[in-house]
Amino acid sequence: MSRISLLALAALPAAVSAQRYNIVYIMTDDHTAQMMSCYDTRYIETPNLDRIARDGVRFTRSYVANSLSGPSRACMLTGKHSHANGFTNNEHGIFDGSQQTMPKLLQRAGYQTAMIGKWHLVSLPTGFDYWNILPEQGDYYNPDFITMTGDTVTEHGYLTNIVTDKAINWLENQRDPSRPFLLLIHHKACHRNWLPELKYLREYEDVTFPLPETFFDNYAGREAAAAQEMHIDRDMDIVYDTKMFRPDLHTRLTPNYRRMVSRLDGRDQQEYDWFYDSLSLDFYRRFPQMADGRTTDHSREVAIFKYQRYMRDYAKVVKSLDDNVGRVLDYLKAAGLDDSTLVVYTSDQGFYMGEHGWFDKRFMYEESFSTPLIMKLPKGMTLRGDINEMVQNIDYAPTFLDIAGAPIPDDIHGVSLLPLLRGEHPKDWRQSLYYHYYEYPAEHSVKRHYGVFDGRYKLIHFYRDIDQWELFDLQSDPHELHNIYGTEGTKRLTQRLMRELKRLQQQYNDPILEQFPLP
Ligand code: SGN
Ligand code: CA
Repeated sequence: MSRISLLALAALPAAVSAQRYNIVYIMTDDHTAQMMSCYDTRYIETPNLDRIARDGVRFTRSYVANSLSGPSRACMLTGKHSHANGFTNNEHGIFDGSQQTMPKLLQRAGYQTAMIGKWHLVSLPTGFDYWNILPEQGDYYNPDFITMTGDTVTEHGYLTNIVTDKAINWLENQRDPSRPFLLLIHHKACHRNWLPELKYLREYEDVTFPLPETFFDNYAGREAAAAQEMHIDRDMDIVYDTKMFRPDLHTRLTPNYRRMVSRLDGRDQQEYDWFYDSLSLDFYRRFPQMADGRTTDHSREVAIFKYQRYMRDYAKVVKSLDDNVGRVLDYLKAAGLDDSTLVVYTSDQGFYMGEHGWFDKRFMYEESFSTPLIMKLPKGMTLRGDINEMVQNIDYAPTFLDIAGAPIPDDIHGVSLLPLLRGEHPKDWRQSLYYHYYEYPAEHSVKRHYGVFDGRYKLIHFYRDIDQWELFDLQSDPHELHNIYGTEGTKRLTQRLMRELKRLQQQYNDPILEQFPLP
């Protein structure tokens, strides 16, 4: 053990140092609870993820602060809402790596820190002893990685496997085994455009997924919902997303799609093309009007066809992910790290699997506001089953600090989940959550909005080139189809929620309150 780490340990009280658990934090991209069998049994099986939930805990009310990749990562690293960490949106954000972050604070407490995979914060990582990241969104096939020396190195294989290989390699060969560690494993899976590992190309092809109840939503009473551009029927690209590519039929040129596929080695590319070619041929035979690249056929048949393709490819990408989570769990056990390690599995946000007719995220509606959160607890923490308190991704940083026995700075917005993990139900636990989404105008055209959720009612204000309030009662309207804002009998409820919204904006010091003062 190095002198510095000995000193760091010596500075901590014995009771704390005895519990300095390791933390393995696995965060995927766009992986939603609907596609995890420990949350939802309708669609696919995820046996390895289910192991975490079965042997550990499952949060049933887990949410993000801003449903988008970069912002979500910044919230996780800082424990602060977007306006305070400065990274509000993917398009214009550059994370200020000089600010206080949880990995830096853990380093100070004697932890080793490592980060592997999707980073997406533009500036290079700070606060890590080791990092190896994807440029921007990264590629599924033969992906590039940026190393700590600033070089870009192309690796051979499928991204989800490679990220796991690198994580296991760090655990096995690169860390100092005498010190506790934080390892962030950040997968690109299952981000758009859902390119499967070749061994799973044919998986789920015989499955017909049930359409979600709200697939044909007409957005009545919800202007912002009507204005989005993330509709499976209208906005999902028939080539880029569903891979219906027939060069001989002059399907529209999508250079980015071909660039991604052409990263595959020759043989693999042939196998890939052979598989999707046969599906495409069949598709353009059934829907010849789609082949000129201009006609947009909005028939129910095409919409349902696209939904099935989307679900199948997404499910294939999750299958590799699930395998790789299993590999990490197996490694920890085999290496004897099982008892001393907290394993966290979450996603940067939830996602729409056809609900409201959509893919993508961003909205404060349940599917994308929520995010899966399951944890396998180290030895000595005996809680199992569900945790039903409302939690948010700003809570991860203070939780990890708490677990490390490190002080939690006052300016952190989140709260430690450690009492919940000990089975306590603190009386003063938060009664509501704050949310703020900023990326507009931008891809998918989801209007800026902020809101409050108290576990039953949700009040949202959409702003900028729109000024619309929405109010939902999740108890009577779990799919958030009926905006009851301004309807008879909701005045006092609205006033109460407005007060709570204002209280949260004041508590977190969100400058939006100056722009839209609340009563
Ligand atoms: C890309 C995708 C979008 C997605 C954003 C943000 N388009 O721009 O569909 O919403 O990422 O996703 S693509 O044509 O490049 O696939 S995030 O998870 O990184 O925030
Ligand atoms: Ca994401």
